[in-house]
Amino acid sequence: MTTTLPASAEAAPGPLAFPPDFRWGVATASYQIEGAAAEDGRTPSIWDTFSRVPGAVVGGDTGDVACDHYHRMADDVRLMAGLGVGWYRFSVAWPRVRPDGGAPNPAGIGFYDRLVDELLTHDVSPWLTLYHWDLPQALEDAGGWTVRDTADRFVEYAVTLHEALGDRVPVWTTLNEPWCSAFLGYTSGRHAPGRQEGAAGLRAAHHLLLAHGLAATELRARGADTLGVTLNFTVADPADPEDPADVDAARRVDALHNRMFLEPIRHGEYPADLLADTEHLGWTEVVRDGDLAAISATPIDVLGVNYYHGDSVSARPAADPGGPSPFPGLDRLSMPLRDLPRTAMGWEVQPEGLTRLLLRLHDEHPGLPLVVTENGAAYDDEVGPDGEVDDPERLAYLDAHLRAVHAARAGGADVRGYFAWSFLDNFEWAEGYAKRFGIVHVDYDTQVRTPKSSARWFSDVARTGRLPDRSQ
Ligand code: IFM
Repeated sequence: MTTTLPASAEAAPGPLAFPPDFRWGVATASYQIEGAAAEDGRTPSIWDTFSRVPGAVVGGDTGDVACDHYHRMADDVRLMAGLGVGWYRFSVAWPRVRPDGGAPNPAGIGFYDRLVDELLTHDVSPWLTLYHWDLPQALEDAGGWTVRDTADRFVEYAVTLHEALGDRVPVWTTLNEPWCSAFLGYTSGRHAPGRQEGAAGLRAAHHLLLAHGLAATELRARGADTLGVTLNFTVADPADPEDPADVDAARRVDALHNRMFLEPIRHGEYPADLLADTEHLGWTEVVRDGDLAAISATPIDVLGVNYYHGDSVSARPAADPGGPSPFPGLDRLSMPLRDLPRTAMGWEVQPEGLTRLLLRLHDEHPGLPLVVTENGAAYDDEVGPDGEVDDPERLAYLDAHLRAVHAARAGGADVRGYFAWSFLDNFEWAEGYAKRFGIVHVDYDTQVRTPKSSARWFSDVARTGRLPDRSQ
């Protein structure tokens, strides 16, 4: 298979143009859209279990039906292709492909086989993520990501899928946002499996990184030539840059959020400050000789960057922390809101943070191609009397962040693509269906899809490769 991420060609003339080979895409994840939770041999994932815990998910929502994409896949691909995007980033449900983490399941694999063919028929390139949080519950019952065996099971799963789809899928991402899997899953308990132990989150992070490294090496040996990982980064700024305590808290957030994941993958070592900060939690006994070499053995070809907002970090504890901190060992912390607009998630809209992040990644990891694999916003969309969904705030969010990507490229950052999160409204984890991130609206009663005004706008941008001039 030929390399799929050539260096971007020179930008076409024009102030807000992207190069012709810039990759425009939309993204989703298996549990958030597929539904069909018990069909064709699929067994429960940790999210099937967690979403049934009273109070875990807003409204008691589950992914049992979600967007029913499992049954509507061909129509969804046609809709996506109609938007003119060249790429689709999706994830695969491990419990469909190897139910309970056990033997391969041809029926489950068959769904992704058909999806990939359907995409290729419509000239949309598949960008596959192996793990976007739906761990088979049976593996969680055996210890989940806190135990090493899960990393070995992940390699088996990756190989099964590569044997089935390796001839047609050009880009393979091992993990989506391991920070969330580890620290929301095992430290704050806000996500599945809902455990609340500082050290468990750190152990989980190590085994996720090990899973990445072992799978990347195995897939490379089997011919995968574009391999990557997707990390969710923050831009951690001290609330008061003159206050040494805030500066230190921001450093610790940066270590746990950003550097803990990228440094081992790129350089085979955990940041020294992170090790010192977390030593008292006694998690490093899970790090065996050779693990860090295994994590970094196969260099990634592309770094997926997910960005939604940065954080202002204060060392002062929050008046109402709203649950355990997702930062192991860092409980005395707050993230005071700044004077910025906010999305329906309450997240600050901070596009300049994306420019800074991309420039920093480029400076610290020269030669590593970057792709924004997720960016987008939830707003309280409403279907108008004419049946249309007008979402000017989301459109403005996407526009501002694409300008931020453009600025980073102009500053030298090697950014080769952008995926809007998300193609469809979907199951937003602990927020259930109450938060809508889609550029396409989903009516969950009828499953009718309605492209929002942001979808039409994004479609124009993807087709022309340029942002509209705001002065016109
Ligand atoms: O919906 C999620 C996605 O699954 C992972 N990244 C962030 C998105 C918005 O919260």
